[in-house]
Amino acid sequence: MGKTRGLAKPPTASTTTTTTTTTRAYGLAAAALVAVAAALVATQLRGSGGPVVEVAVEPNGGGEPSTLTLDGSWQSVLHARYPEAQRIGLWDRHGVEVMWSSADGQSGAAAAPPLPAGCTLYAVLDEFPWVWPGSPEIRTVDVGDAHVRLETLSVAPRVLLAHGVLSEEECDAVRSTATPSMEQSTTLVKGQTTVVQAGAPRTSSTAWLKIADTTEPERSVLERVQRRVAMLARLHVGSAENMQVLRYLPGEHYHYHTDTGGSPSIAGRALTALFYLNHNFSGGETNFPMARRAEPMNNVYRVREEFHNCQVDSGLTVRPQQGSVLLFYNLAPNSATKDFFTWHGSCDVESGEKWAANFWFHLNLMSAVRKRFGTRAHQFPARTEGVGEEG
Ligand SMILES: O=C(O)CCC(=O)C(=O)O
Repeated sequence: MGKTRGLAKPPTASTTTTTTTTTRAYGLAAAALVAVAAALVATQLRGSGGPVVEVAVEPNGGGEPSTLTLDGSWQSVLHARYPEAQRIGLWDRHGVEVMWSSADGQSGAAAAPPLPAGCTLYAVLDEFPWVWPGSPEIRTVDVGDAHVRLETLSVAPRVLLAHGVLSEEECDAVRSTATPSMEQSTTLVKGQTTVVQAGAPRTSSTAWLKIADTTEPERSVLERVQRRVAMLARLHVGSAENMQVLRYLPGEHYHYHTDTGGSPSIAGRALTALFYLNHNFSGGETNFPMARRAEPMNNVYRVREEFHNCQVDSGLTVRPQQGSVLLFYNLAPNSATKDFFTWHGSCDVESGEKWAANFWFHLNLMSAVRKRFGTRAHQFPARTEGVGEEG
């Protein structure tokens, strides 16, 4: 675990303005208000009395950056670049939304230090989740009650590994809570939206953990680790499904598959957080066969045939480490379209037992959270003062 510290507070949106409403009768007053409000936002953005700065803006998830001058016209310039978007958040590289703008003229900025000229901000559109940008450095990320190290393993598919997120005791508590409810794992039958099958391609056991059905002290542990991982993902914990715990005995596996598909129950699984709950076994690697390929494949049978159901010699292979959490984004950034680079599988366990858990962040649940708590409530940005990069 990283250094323990107090719970981080989300930034307070301190400035909100309307820039478009004018009527014949109130034209002058409205124009004056607009000017004052725009000046307030501009002052907020450039700091007290500092110069107007130019920043680079890159689409969430990567792409060509373009420059944006943070003067009175930044909103219209930004919306002209992303004409389909109703709301555009601009996030910094620490995973904090520093300013936002909506198509109806609202905008705001976090109470944050002035932006340095030339820094890169990432444009997160509408209801879609923040996607951690790839970085050659290992970043240190504030997850509320700890700081964890986040390593980029691959950009296509987008896979990141957070080290030391759960302690040994927390991993043990998740396993012992799940043990009495373990049942044979299932998968959806191809072409079906609700009919499931047991056995190949997935031969492990599974337990779904519903926090409301648990008792203390396990309940507090589950709440704590789920909150920590949600904060790592910069998403509201309510936008994740119940945790699904997995156990693989020797010879058990999950052949190549994606975590999204045609069924609405899984189509919106934007982000998988895979918890590794132990490492005292051999085999059981997680492999992504499309990593480092120019083009992904889109047929499950061809993927399984070409890569022998699960292999470790090409693509990206992750050897489970207790307490680590693997993040991978199953949908294209700023979109609900499946990313076919995300084929992955759990290779045969050779000896010992492998324990892991899925925690899926789903677009439908993000939407439910927004309905309940407000426009940006599915996001959970944290302050990250003093958090930097390690070499
Ligand atoms: O156990 C693993 O390494 C992967 C699990 C997985 O892909 C899944 O349950 O969907």
